[in-house]
Amino acid sequence: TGKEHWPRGDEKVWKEALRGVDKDVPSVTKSFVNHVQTSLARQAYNLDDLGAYQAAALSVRDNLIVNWNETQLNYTRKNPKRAYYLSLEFLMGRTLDNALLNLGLKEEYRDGVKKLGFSIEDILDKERDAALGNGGLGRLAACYLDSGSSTELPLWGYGLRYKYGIFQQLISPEGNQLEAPDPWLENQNPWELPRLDVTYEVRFYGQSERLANGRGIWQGGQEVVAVAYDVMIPGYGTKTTNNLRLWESRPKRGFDLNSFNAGNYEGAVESSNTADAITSVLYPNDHTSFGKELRLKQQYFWTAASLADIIRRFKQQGKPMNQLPDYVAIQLNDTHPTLAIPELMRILIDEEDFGWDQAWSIVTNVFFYTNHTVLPEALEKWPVPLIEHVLPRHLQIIYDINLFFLQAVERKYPNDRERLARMSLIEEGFPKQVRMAHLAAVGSRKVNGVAELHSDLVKTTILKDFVDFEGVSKFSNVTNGITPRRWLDQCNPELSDLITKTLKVEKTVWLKDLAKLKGLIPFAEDAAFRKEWAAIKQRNKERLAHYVQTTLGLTVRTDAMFDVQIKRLHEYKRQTLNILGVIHRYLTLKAMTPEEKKKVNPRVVFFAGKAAPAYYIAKLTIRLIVNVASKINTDPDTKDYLQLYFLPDYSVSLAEVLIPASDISQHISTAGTEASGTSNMKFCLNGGLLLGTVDGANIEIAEEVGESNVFFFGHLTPAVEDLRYQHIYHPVPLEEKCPGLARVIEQVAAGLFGDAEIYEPLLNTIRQTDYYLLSDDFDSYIAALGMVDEAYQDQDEWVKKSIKTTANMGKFSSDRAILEYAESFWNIEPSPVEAPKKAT
Ligand code: 4GP
Repeated sequence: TGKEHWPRGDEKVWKEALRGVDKDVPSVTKSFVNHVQTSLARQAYNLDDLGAYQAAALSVRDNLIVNWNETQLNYTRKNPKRAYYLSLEFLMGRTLDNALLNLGLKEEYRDGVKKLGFSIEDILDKERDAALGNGGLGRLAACYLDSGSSTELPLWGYGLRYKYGIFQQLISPEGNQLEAPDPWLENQNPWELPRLDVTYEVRFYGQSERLANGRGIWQGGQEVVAVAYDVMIPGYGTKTTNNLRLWESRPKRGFDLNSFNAGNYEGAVESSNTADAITSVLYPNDHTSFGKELRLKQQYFWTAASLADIIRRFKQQGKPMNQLPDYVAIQLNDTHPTLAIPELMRILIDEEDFGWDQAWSIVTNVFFYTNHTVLPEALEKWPVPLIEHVLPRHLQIIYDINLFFLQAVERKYPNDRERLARMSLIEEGFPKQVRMAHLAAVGSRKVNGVAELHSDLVKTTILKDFVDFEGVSKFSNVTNGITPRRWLDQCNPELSDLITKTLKVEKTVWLKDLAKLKGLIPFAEDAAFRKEWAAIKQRNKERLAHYVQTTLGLTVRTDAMFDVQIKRLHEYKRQTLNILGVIHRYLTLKAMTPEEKKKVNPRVVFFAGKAAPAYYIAKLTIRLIVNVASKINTDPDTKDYLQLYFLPDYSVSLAEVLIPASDISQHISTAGTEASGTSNMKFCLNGGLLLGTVDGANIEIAEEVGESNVFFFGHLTPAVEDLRYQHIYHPVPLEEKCPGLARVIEQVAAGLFGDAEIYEPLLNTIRQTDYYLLSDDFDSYIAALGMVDEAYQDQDEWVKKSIKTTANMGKFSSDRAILEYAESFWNIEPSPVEAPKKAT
């Protein structure tokens, strides 16, 4: 009936708040009720949870705006050097809870809304995720913004305001992934401030003419308007509230009256459609480079608007342009914003009258480039004819950069044509392509990878020639990090409270100095503490089980080990290895006597993750997982020992429920393929143990927490190339090489999980070249799973490992990472907002 919604709460509190009676009504209540009445124009007695969420959000936003204004004023007054993080993706998740915690207002709001008849948890649950990202790269950007504000750095983000975020994933009864749009702005977004006065015009197409003095004139084509939307980024326990500026594209002329008058209705609205299209949707690919015109337009639109904005702000200081690098550092999050390099050259040469060399010296002191993957298929390349068509002036500049660059290479390595071909910004072929990683490396002051191993690989593989040429000091490492505010305090409040109580240090202190967690180490030997620690894990498992029950109607047993793999579906991440391992376990259980089975520790395996819509093999893996799940969860012989779930529509919010519940999580990429991984850090911070390959940040996690507390398996990076070679030139039949895996694959092929033929292409990837080395790593993987089982039998020891793991994760705070960027790259310093002087 909906009647239970109203009237809610204490009538007297509502009335007093409405009348603005000052004395007894807390300010939270007043501000909430005020927003219900005015901003939402709703009746106090007719308010559902969604409305309550909106009112709470608007009321919290008022606090943010005050801090945001003070922060910007502080920067304007002090004029510190600033850093800008250009990222095509910001995977922010939900904001309200995070804002409440960062502002230290959660308890006040909990009480405030309770008096008005609402539960804070229900209200928080109404918020939609802001999912403007694919995975690791986008979530990293979000963690870095949180850390930038928390460490009081003058750091802004720049991105795109996509109308549709990453698609919603639906799973059909057959196990197929279906994609639906994510209209996340549908209910309005209280966290953004439209800045209709901050706009820039961005040109596409047209003609570029070169003048004798080297300058260019670019005119004609199409102009599109970029409009700013600002998202406030509160720091934890500080006033600093930085800005994330997202651009929306709009037509310059919304309606072409001439065409309309000429009776051409379609023509009249056409330019409007194409301009809007630029920021309509996030590309749902990770680790692939596509070459689509709209994607190129997104990249240029965003970099051009962001640079124009940065330069306008810089010029307001009245400094000459050659001082730009003293006041501005721009971090390129992967190669997506690399067009900023030729764009800044264009501005300096064509508009500011700089000569080439001086312009180039400014550019190469402003930009910094982070690489996030060495997978060849993920390295961006743009067809020359496409750039020529869309950005004719930029292509000329890229050619000039290349010319001067190759001349310098030639001087150092005379007559080495192969080297020139390898290093060129242009790859020969039909069509020729611009290699964006080369352009980014050449045009930046520093280049970094995201974990030690990955940074070494960048230096020894994809950018080796550049290291030889420019010297190694330009190339370095910044190991990724995660914000402990969201990924411990917010997602695991009970554990956070226990830590605070145990360390006897305010959480506002240890959450900003995560090394303090080491203080937990001695408590691993304290039985009473272990009991509390384990009880929290158990309640987090129950919270997850409750989520599965209410969303999928499935009953998860919570007296089992929870084993979790959550990340984008990709062959290199090897979800396939995991599901084949699950089948192996199932077959083993089937062959056991009841007596043997009694010794088995029950296990619940969770998967979640999205596959790129066109990634056929990854989608088949999802289908296999879903169908294995429906078979084994209903098999009376095994269901008490093994359960399997694929949770649809993975998101930041779902991760916040899954991660605290895990006993063991899997990070099992082929060695050398996962640049870093960041969910590995989140699990370990929450006391989940890690099962993984010697890859990415797994290695550094093991260094910190101790190898005895992680489960490693598989071949190492240096072996990979040779193994791949063997697969092709000296193949050994699977039955011989890895009988365990062969048996599992046989069962799938024989239709044990239905649809025998459907899985053939997936199975063939293993039977044939097996590029990701499943057949090489399967046996040691199964052995490692066995070690996990064995270790779990000794619960006391297991909980000790869990505590020690959390205790040693301090290094992986994104505060550490962002300060490394600030100090070693950007050369910026914290610029705290001074507390306003008290009136005397
Ligand atoms: C990811 C990497 O695959 C992951 O290992 C890393 O932790 C993350 O970036 C952040 O650095 N790369 C992407 C991508 O998400 O789209 O290339």
